[in-house]
Amino acid sequence: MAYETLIVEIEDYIALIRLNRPEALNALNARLMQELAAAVTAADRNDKVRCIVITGSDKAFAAGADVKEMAEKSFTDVFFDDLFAPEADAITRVRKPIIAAVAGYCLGGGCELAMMCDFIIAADTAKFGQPEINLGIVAGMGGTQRLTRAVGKSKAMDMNLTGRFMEAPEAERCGLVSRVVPAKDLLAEAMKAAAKIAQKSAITTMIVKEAVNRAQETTLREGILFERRMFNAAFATEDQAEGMSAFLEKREPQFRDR
Ligand code: CO8
Repeated sequence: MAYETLIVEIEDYIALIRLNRPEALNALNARLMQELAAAVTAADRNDKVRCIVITGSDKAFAAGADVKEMAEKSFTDVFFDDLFAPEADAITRVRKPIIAAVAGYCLGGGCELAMMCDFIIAADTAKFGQPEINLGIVAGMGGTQRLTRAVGKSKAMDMNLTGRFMEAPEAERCGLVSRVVPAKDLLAEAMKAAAKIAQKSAITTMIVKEAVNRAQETTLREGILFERRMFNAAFATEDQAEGMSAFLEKREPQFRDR
């Protein structure tokens, strides 16, 4: 499928999705959000995809929701449109792992999109922020919720109340991103991580994603029980037998997603 605001390439079981609105620092407009939801949903259903990478440009992952598109909207417009909610739901329903590879500005809805992904690899040029407060609005796709779970109350309050930008080293220190790499290596590092994930059994990577996400949404006791049930279930797969045989036979496993 041809997209107007994305460039999508699928190779070696990795779907690489580039946000592509350079004229607006990849600001998220309705078209981009609809295309992105469609692209990740298609990748999730595609047997030739085992991991998804979402990235932007050197200058911006995404500088937020498109202010030009939002500026004229009224309360009733955004209320009845349920602005970006169906698209955000679709993105967070994807069962395959998604890596956000972030360089440059990652602000507002852009930061919220990155946080919807399973982990963030940041270039040393990355700048994160929830500057909605400067526009007289508040975050609307997880900036007060996922950010708080990621970095804790104090920093989430600081980011949302002051609208300041957080540079990559601070983002790594507080756990918003999993690692920081030199900007020139960002895509290669993200693709390397994706390739590692793509080599595993897709059943187990999808279970890991579901289990870690469960930790965000349930009690420790329930989460541990879910994990134990999933651990038990893994023993019903052929890939468990293959993984353990390969270890004992000192060879690489050949997972078949069975
Ligand atoms: N929306 C639309 N256009 C944008 C945006 C944006 N968010 N960000 C940048 N652009 C455009 C600029 O207007 C400019 O276009 P033009 O040349 O036509 O004027 C072009 O991109 C380049 O931008 P700048 O010239 O401003 O570039 P600078 O390098 O000087 O500055 C900044 C870069 C600091 C990133 C600056 O562009 C900026 O502050 N952008 C806005 C950041 C922002 O406020 N983001 C939050 C937006 S609100 C939001 O995300 C709400 C999310 C909730 C949605 C979910 C609803 C449920």
